[in-house]
Amino acid sequence: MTSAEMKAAILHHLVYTQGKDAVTAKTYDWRMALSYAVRDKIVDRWFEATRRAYAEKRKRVYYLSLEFLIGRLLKDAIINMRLEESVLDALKDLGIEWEEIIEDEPDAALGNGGLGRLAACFMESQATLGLPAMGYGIRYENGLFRQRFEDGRQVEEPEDWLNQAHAWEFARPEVSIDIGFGGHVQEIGSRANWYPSEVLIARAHDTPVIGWKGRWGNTLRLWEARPMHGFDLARFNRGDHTAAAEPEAMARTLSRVLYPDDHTEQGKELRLKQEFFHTAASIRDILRRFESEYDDLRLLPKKAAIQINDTHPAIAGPELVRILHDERGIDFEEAVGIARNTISYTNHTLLPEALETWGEARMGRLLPRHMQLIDRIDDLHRRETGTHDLNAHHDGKVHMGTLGFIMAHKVNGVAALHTELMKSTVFKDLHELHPEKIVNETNGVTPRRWLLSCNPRLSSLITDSIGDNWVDHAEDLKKLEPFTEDAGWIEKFTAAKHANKVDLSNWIAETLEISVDPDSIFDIQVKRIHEYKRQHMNLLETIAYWLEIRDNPNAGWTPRVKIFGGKAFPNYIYAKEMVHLANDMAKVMNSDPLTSRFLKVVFPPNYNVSLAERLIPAADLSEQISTAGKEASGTGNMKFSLNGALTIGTLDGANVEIRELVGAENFFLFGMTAEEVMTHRAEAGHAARAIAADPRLARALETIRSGGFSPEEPGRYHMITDNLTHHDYFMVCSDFTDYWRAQRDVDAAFADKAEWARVAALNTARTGWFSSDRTIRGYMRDVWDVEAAPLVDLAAE
Ligand code: 26V
Repeated sequence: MTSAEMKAAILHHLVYTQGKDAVTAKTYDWRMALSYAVRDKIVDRWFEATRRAYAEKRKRVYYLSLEFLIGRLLKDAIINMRLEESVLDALKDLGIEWEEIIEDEPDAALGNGGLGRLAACFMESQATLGLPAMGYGIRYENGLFRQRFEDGRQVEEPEDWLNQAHAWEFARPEVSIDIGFGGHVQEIGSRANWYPSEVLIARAHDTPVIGWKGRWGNTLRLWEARPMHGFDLARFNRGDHTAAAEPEAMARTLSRVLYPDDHTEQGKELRLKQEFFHTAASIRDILRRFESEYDDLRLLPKKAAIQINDTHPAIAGPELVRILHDERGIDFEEAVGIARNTISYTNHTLLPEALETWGEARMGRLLPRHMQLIDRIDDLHRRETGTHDLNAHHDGKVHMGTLGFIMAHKVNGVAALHTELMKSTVFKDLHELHPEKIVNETNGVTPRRWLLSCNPRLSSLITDSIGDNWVDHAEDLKKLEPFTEDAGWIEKFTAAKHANKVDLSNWIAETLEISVDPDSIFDIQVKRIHEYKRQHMNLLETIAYWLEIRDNPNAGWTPRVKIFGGKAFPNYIYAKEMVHLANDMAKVMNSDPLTSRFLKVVFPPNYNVSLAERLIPAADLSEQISTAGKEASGTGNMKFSLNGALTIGTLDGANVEIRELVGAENFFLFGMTAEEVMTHRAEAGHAARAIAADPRLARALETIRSGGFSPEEPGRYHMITDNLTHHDYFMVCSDFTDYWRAQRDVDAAFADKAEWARVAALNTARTGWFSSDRTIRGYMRDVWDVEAAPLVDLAAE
């Protein structure tokens, strides 16, 4: 597409779709016009791919996920469609600022963190590989809350990404599916009729997901909840205005917010309803498509693979069995077999508090037939394996992980260590019964968004050096290795990183009014705020370093900028205290005349995908410091390495594999192993002993305890200091001394600029393996048994 054609297309949509002329158009109007112009190009490719998948009767992959953290779509679309040049030229011609347009798009934050972002990377990789696939999610009206700081405290505000028109979706009112809840069951022999007492409608909204170079496109289908009977005109006419709109409001609640507060009874109920709503609508849709092409349901596993992303859609097993058995009349055991061979389950955490269970009373009330089927599935599994325990339903609860395991033909972990821990801990007994079921598929990230798009300077250097094949064959980045020995090339690499750091420094100055020196170590920890991720260990080290500088301000310290980003779950008090502490520390330290040349603390609010894209390319040091055994994989760790940051980290999750690939000598390792954590935790008084043995740690803790960062309220952080002193389940104190040592190794290494840059470049060269293209190929081979379609040949078009 030429620039002139692009310009004409933008102007056309500005007038005829957006209904504005160039004189009155605002940034929003231009953004919408550009989005529609780009979307037109995508739609043709998307249809072509969809037509081929049908015509060639291909097996499809269905990715069921309650979360898709997709972020902004415009730039991604432009880059994958190779339209940057024509768009940039056209915008320049029209006098429109590119940055301003890109920044105007709200982030689609339909996810909490890693799990949702992984789903988004997977969608992009599937499209790039030409794998016929469809993502199913919920179209939350309000995605993840927006985070603001008020006196350093986190305040949550609703995120209203749908407030403006959403350029990328197509409403599909003709795809409307009835979803029932509650009611009663009438058993007829082995089968049953379910008469729900409440029915909602799931309405589809489709977003095209286009792969690299636009050579394949898939669909992300998001469900919106609608009332069965809309507005009650009779009631309205009787004067009962509020009641007339009630069904509508009730139904909308269901797709209103991501992960509602489940500390209340109503919150729990709503979450379970969301899970069933999402899963039942998706399963119906999958079967409708299947039955339009084939007439034998026994073929289902050959033509469809259903992946359940964590246990949130694990009710898919019983729901599929219910339809096959109750509605289609397939024998119960055969129905279970078909469902199992179709479904597979990914586990994303071993944290006990995050393993889902549902009380039998609630489940029985909301999904009476499913509750019966779960018991029959348990019963069948007992007969198959000759066991008498290991039920999904036990102790008054349905354990969704067990249900997921029993109803899947493959169960996967998301990094090598995590998968091994699944086998030896949470799923030990089930693994012994089904030793072939658990497989590992180490996570990955899409190099299109997480290198090409977010880091244009480094990407250009890479492409100038080895060509652009790396974009969809990231293992090609290996070809950069010889360049890392070339001083001239390393200078260019350093220049790219430095320019990224200058950009970030300017942004920090403008938005947060903090001045940082781009020659400092940019040390970044961005992720959800959680005890196991140990942001507070990083804070303690920051305090210890600050105190050391104060003791001796002229000792030639290595300047650091400590950057934090992340949201705390709204009712997770401890995590919120960690956020508050970081902000209180920033206030004190950034204005300390003795230390502020050497140390700054920066915590931009509202960490999201777009902020990640801004921060990661500017990082020198990536903080991956979770308690070993607790972080299933991590994916931020991969993004940092790929963008030429060095990692300081524990042997946890995918850090283990990152270290293997970049080389142990190029990784700042510290801390206990997962096994050591387990034995050490059993030794009473571990925290007190660690504190007694490390005066720096003791002093840092004491500084917090005595109100060093909250003089107006010295007791503010007692929750944190008491926990660390007396309990410290996540072993912050026991790992602190070694963490401090590793941080000083970082200082020493950073002093040799050329050597640091060489190792940073090696990180980029050696982490192409973490492309989500590789991950998806793994699922295709080990889990889905499916092949990609030949990519659309652009030359032939
Ligand atoms: C959920 C919850 C909910 C209740 C409060 C405590 C808690 C703690 C953790 C979680 C995590 C749920 C699953 C999840 O998001 N796992 C993440 O999945 C990523 C993609 O596989 C992976 O990289 C992260 O390591 C893993 O934490």
